[in-house]
Amino acid sequence: MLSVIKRSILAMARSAGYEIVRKDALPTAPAAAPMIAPLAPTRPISPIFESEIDIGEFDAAMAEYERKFVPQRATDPGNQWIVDALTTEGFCMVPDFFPPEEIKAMHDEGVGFAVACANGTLVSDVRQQRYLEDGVFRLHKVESLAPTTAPFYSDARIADVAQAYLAGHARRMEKYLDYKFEPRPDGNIFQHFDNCYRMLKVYLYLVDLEEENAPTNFWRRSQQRRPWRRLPDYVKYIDHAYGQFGFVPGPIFDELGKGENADIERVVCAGKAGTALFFDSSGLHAASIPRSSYRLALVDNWMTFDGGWVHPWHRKHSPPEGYI
Ligand SMILES: O=C(O)CCC(=O)C(=O)O
Ligand SMILES: [Fe+2]
Repeated sequence: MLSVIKRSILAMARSAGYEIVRKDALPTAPAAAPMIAPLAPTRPISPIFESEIDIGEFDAAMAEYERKFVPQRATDPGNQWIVDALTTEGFCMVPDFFPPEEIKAMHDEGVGFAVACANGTLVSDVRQQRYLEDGVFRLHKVESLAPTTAPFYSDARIADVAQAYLAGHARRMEKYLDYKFEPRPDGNIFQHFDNCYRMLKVYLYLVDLEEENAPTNFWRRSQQRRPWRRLPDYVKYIDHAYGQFGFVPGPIFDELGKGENADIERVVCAGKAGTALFFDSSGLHAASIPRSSYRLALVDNWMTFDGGWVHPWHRKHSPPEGYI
């Protein structure tokens, strides 16, 4: 039956002028082109474990660090609560660190230099870091330009806390006036940690810092050396490209706030002008974007020093005297 129909279709097709070709006489189709071209050979990404420092050596170095650089007691008992908060929480906010009139004087004298730095019109020998795309401006040695800011950088409480928290090995790394005023995606808005070892950063707010004008976020207790940190700290320690920024991969980050890390939570460090924020920037933190007004703060940054900076990158690249 089928063949009768087929024959009549073929006959009709022939009479209509179609050339009927037997199936087995059809030319074979060329091999299909691959949908995705094979990847061109690229430079191999260096494997993490190519480093000469293996993870066992890293574990030993961290244990030695904990042994050698354990916290000491503050010389002034009045500062011990700050050291304790740093040790447990990783940060501490001290309101009214200076009286309001001194804060106002620091602000009023400093803001003009900050604006000039941002505009590129400040003619001075001091180091100026101008991150135009990020909208971040840092003016070093600001106390040489604005003497009202000097008491912050000679404050005995800060030096005492730094030496206590960094076990007598604290050295000032840098100090600057920090200015942000435009809603730009500052590279530091991605959560990160600055070091696999303890550090101390102190921000003195010269304006009220609300959610609107870029307070720092800090993940409380993230500075504690717990198992989740081991791999991120390791790639930092070996100064691998993956580790230099202090990046925490998403699946590890997502575990914070849960289970044994339920107490690691983001804190928005908003505060009034005159507040000093002490934080261990080896804990996770992130900048935020100013949505209105501006942020102006004095920053004092301390690291552990032990024949060199106890920081994988700065040890190699920064002068031992720091950027002071
Ligand atoms: O600008 C901020 O709020 C934080 C910047 C930062 O990541 C840092 O100071 O280490
Ligand atoms: Fe940072």
